[in-house]
Amino acid sequence: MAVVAMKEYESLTKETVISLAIELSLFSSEAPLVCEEIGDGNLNYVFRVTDGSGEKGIIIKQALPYAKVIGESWPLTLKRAKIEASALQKHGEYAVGLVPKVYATDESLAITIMEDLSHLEIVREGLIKGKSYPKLSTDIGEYLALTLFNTSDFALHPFEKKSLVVEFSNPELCKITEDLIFTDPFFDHETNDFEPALQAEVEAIWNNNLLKLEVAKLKRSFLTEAEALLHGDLHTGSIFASEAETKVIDPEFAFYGPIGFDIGLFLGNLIVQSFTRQDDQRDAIHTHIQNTWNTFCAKFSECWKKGESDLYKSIEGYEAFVLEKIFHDSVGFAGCELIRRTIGLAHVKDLDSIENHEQRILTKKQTLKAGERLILSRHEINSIDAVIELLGEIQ
Ligand code: SR1
Ligand code: MG
Repeated sequence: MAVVAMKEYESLTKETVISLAIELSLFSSEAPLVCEEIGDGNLNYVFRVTDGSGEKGIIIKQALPYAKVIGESWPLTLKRAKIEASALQKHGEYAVGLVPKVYATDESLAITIMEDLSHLEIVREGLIKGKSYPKLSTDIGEYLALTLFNTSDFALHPFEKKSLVVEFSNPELCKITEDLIFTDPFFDHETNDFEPALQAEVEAIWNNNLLKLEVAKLKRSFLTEAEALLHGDLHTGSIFASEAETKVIDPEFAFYGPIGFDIGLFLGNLIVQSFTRQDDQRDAIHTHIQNTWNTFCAKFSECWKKGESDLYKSIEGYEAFVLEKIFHDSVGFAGCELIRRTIGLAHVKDLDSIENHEQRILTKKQTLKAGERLILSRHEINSIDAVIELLGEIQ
C-alpha cells in the first residue's frame, strides 16, 4: 500500500484519517466521509470511517509510540502494528471467517486498515449486560484449535515454523505480559493496583512461596516454549460477537509461545465473568467454559489425524500426552489471569463495575482464591468439569 502524503510516522487525527481514506481511494470520491475515534483499549487509536450513509465503513487502527493507558512515559514499539496485521492474516488463513479482513497496512504509519465490525459488540461488554452469545465457545474453541495446531510443529515444515518464530519475535509486548501477568502481581510492585480492603489477601499472595514457585514455572513456559503462533492477549475484550458471528481482534501481542496461554487467558476471563453472576446466571458461562475446551480438543484431534508432518503423531498415547499438557498449562495460565485482573495494573470492567462495595470485594476475593487454586492444583485437575466443580467450591 503506497501512502503519498505522510511518509514518516505521525499521530493520526480524525481529519488526517479522512485525508488518508480519500488518498487511498477507499471510498468513492463524492462520499461525505465521517470519522470517529472508537478505541477503548490500553494501547492504540482506533478510527472508524463511514461514507455518510453508514453503509460502508472501515477501521483504521494506529499504534502509538507509547502505551495509551499510561502515557508517553511508557514507550512502546510501533512494530506491533505489523505483528498484529501479519497475525490477523496468518490466523485468518486457518480460522476462516473468525478474524477481521485486513485491507491494507502501512509500517511507517503503524496502521492497519481492516473490516468494520461495528455491527458486532465487544464480548466483555455484552457479557456484563447478561448476554450469553450462543456461538461464542464453539467459535473460540475452533479458532484456538485451528490457529494453534496449524502454526505448530504438528502441522508445519520445521523450516517454515522456525521462520515464523523469527517473523513474530515480539519482545516488548511479551515483556508487558511477563511483568503484568507473571511477575508484578505476585510481588509488592508499583504497577499493582488493588482496593485497600484486599490488602490481607494480596499480602498472603506475596508471601505464598509455593504459589510463587508454580507461577515461576508457568512464566518459564511462557518465556521458553515456542509451540505455536499465539494471539497473545485473548481476553473477552479482544472478541467481537453477535448471536450469529464471532471475530477475534487485536493480536498485537502475537508471538510463538505455549499453546495453553491463549486458552487459559480466554477461560480466565470467562471465570472472572462467572464470579460476577448470581446462581443460575452462571450456568451459561460454565457451559461456555466446558464447550471451549471440548471444542478445542475435538478440533485439535481432527487436525492431528490429518497430514503426516510428524511420524510420532501416530504413536499411541502421544496425542493424549500433548492435550493433557495443554490442559494443565491452560488451567495455570487462567489462574494467573484471574489474579492479575484483580490486583495488577490492567483491571477488567466485569469486576470494577460492580457498584456495591461489599459485593465487589467479595467477588474479588473469590477471583483471587480461584486463581490461587487453579495455579496450585492444576496438575490434579484432570477435566474441564473438575474446573467447574472447583469454581462451585469457592465461597
Ligand atoms: C499496558 S497494556 C495492559 C494490558 O492491556 C493489554 O490488553 C494486555 O492485556 C496488557 O496486559
Ligand atoms: Mg488489545
